[in-house]
Amino acid sequence: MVKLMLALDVMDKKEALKIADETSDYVDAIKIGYPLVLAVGLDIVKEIKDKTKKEVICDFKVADIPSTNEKIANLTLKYADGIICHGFVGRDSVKAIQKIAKQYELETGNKKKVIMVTEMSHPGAVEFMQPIADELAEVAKELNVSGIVAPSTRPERLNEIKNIVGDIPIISPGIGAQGGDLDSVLNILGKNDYVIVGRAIYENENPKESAHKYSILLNKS
Ligand code: OMP
Repeated sequence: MVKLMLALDVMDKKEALKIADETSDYVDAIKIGYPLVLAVGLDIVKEIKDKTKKEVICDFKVADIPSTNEKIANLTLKYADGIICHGFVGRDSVKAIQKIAKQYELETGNKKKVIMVTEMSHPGAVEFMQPIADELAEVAKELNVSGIVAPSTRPERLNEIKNIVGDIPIISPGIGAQGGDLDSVLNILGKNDYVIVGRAIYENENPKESAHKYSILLNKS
């Protein structure tokens, strides 16, 4: 069974907590990004974690020099279970985040995931990212990151990237609002991988029902 990660990109605190609470029976992880954190503050990470007890991943697509990446990772991984970063900035920048993750793991005994982007899901990703995505996937494998991001909008690319990274878990956006084909994606992903769904759940008039529907579809995989 492929896991379900809710992308909670709403910008109102009450709404975020309500949707997180209502859908928590059906999702395996919750992804929080800039829209919510810039709107309501970083404390929302701890609040969602405390309320749902789910894995919480911060999608900050960190892409800076190593020392700045360290600072961002330090603030983020205090409460989050994982952080998404870019690999195109170079191995040293990713390793800086891994160092902080390892420190937190030693201190707390909790797993802290460093998840690296390979190819993104939007149309513009073919311009600059796709040509280097296979190389980024190789780097992800070499650095033994805890996960990678690869697109559900291009199942053939998802498959190629999976073949490169092997057993590194994939988190894959593009199902729902971005029009990715779930059946094709479920033929590729396995039990350690996640499908990310955002708007198709939180913009649904009944987010709980929508999350339930996706959990049933993923359960059949
Ligand atoms: P929906 O398109 O609303 O389902 O949301 C997808 C979520 O995945 C959003 O939070 C995006 O920021 C994120 N995302 C992508 O859509 N494409 C990518 O290539 C990478 C991400 C991501 O890193 O999560």
